[in-house]
Amino acid sequence: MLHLKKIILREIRLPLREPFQISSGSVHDRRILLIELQHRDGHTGWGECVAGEYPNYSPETIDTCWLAISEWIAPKVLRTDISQPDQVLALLNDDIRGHLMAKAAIEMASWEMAAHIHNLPLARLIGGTRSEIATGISLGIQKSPQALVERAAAELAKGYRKIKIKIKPGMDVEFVRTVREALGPQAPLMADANNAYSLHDIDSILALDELGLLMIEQPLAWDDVVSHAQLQRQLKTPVCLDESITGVDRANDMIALKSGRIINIKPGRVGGFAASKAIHEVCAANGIPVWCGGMLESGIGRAHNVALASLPNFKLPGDVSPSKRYWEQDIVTPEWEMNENGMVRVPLDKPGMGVAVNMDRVENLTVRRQELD
Ligand code: OSB
Ligand code: MG
Repeated sequence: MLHLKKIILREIRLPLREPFQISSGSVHDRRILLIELQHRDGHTGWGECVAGEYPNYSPETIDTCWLAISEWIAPKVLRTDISQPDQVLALLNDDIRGHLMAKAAIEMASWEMAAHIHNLPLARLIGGTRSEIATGISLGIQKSPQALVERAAAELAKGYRKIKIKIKPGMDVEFVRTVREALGPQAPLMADANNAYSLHDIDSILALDELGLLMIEQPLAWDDVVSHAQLQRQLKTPVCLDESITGVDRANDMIALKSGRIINIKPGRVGGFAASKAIHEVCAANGIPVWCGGMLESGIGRAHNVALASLPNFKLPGDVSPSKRYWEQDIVTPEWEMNENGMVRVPLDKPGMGVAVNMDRVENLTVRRQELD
């Protein structure tokens, strides 16, 4: 039984080691909303909200999430008896539309807390079966094709099993083709457009289709599964949907309409673990491989992603890079590490998310704090 006594919201600012640029904007300092849940019995659960500073990925931002949690979401879960964490999203969806990133932060923290209550690793509580997960890297838009080639080659040499290249109109075909020619036909490459194209740009997309990519992620509008179906019919390369999949209903739409052949699941985007598991199940039943995306999370959100990526239908390397790819110093101990084969170990030797929050560091980085009870 989950019975929350208090929820602490904190905003930390964590500078990225290098700015991260996607088609719709770039991030230098990550503003991150952390959730600490306190149970009546003394257990705690940690969560992280994946929303960014600007609504350029989805309509939510860290500030809308703060408002949604403090005004509407926390009052629904505080001092309420909740039998299992898989009930949390349904409870929050009752009379609150949308705000899935805000809901996910609380939902995932509830699972983390439940893992402590049951004395189980989070990965096992949610149904994970792997002891290590395959990792890729998502490279922001680089200044030139040559710079991108050097970077991609260096990352492959470190062991990464997939290179995701961010693209936008004008910085696409030439960039990806140069990397393909330099690294050879076997290099595991993909592109992510973050909604930057429309069906009018079909020529660029058809040129990308010739480059042997593992997939093309979210080329068209964030809320449009119909146009993606029109596009997928014209491509050999699988379309992978990210932004468009806000829950299991959209995954079913994608499958029915054939809008794509792969899904990038980010638990923080879809409302948390229960929704991620549901998407994972329908995809497994329909032969759709999934992989775990990332939102430049700190070590807390990363722990949740690692746990999710240990489920069996996570068949492709995730954007779950080690801490050092993002931060000088993470906020958890131990930091997340990747071995030379591009694998990240799933912590199965401790209950909960498997890493400890470095509280001194969190307090030092905190710029805003609110306690709800
Ligand atoms: O589209 O997958 C995306 C980061 C911010 C917003 C959107 C995306 C991304 C990434 C980063 O690709 C992946 C990572 O966390 O390493
Ligand atoms: Mg994406």
